[in-house]
Amino acid sequence: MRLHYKPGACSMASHIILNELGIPFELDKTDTELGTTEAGQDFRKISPNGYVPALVTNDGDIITENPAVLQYLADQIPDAGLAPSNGTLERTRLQEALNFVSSELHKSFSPFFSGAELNDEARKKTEAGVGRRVAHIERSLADGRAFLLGDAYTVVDAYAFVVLNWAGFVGVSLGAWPKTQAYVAHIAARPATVKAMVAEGLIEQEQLA
Ligand SMILES: N[C@@H](CCC(=O)N[C@@H](CS)C(=O)NCC(=O)O)C(=O)O
Repeated sequence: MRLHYKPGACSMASHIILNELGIPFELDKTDTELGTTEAGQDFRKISPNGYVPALVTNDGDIITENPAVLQYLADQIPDAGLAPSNGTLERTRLQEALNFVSSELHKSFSPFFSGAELNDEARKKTEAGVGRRVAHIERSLADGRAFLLGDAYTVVDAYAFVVLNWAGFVGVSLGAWPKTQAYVAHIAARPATVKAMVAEGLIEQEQLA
């Protein structure tokens, strides 16, 4: 498999899950603005919408959109338990959570990455939008569960982690949401997460100890 990614972008969720599953894969760093990849591919032919993640399967099929890529990966090794079985209420809960992370939490950060400088009013509005979505994560964790769907880590946790981790990059404190803060720290310490962050150049190997 080949994963098209940008360092620290939402594609890192799929990178983490590939590590969790131990599936052999290669990475191709992608410049979404130029539409080129490090391996010399024309990315617009791979992903006409021009954004990562794009996963090329061993059969050459191309899968895009985080919720689809993540579930596809989990379904490669069902026994790893990174997604509940298809057709169950638990799987619907996973899809519900993936859609929330994708269309609500992830997109609430978009103004920070638009390339335009945010004035005070726009920044305040964007931070409030992020806060409303983080508050939902905090409510989901209120009963003391370790992960979004309960005590088992699933693919949505990798995606939520990557997005929540952006808060630090854009200067938004998660201090008002202590369970979420602890959740982020917990997932950051998983070996598969650390390995992906080192490979994408976000942290140094020495920070692993
Ligand atoms: N709906 C897409 C959104 C993916 C997305 O927003 N990707 C961002 C990185 S987090 C990207 O590649 N942006 C670059 C661009 O749009 O040029 C999904 O869920 O996969």
